[in-house]
Amino acid sequence: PTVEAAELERTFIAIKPDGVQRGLISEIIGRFERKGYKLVAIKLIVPTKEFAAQHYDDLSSRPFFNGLCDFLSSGPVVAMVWEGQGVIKYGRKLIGATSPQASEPGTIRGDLCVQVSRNIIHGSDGPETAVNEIGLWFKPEELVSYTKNDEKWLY
Ligand code: RTP
Repeated sequence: PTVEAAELERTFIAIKPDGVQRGLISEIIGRFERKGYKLVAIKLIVPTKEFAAQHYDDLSSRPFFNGLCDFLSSGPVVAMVWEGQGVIKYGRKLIGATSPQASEPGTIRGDLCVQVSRNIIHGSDGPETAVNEIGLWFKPEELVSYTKNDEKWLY
């Protein structure tokens, strides 16, 4: 009965070009999958620099903004939407702190990368950002609603 509530929460997760190039796609997807979250959208795309700037528009005044946009548009990105109870906040927990040096072992960044500008993954930082980022990266029809067999064992 709580599955309906769980379905309400969705977050945008992206494996950045460094994560793709380093062969970490399955490792990262596997962590979200094993936790019990449901993949509802996925695609591999090379964003333009303009699109990267739109994605990071809240950081446009930061000194690293230009380099960040160059980097995000430098190669394929795995764009995804994950769904589940608490997925926005707990997804950030799975990811770890922005700087891999501050990320705990056991987190994606803590286990798999070293430097803040090459921190392999992005995750929406709140409900409003999640809605905006999902809308920026995906058309509504690209989101797939389905029942996953393990849901009755999770919720
Ligand atoms: P994200 O959205 O990617 O999960 O990262 P975040 O919220 O934890 O961090 P935010 O401050 O929004 O920064 C976004 C991304 O910018 C890059 N960054 N580079 N060179 C630098 O000092 C620096 N600081 C941040 C990181 O890739 C970070 O994920």
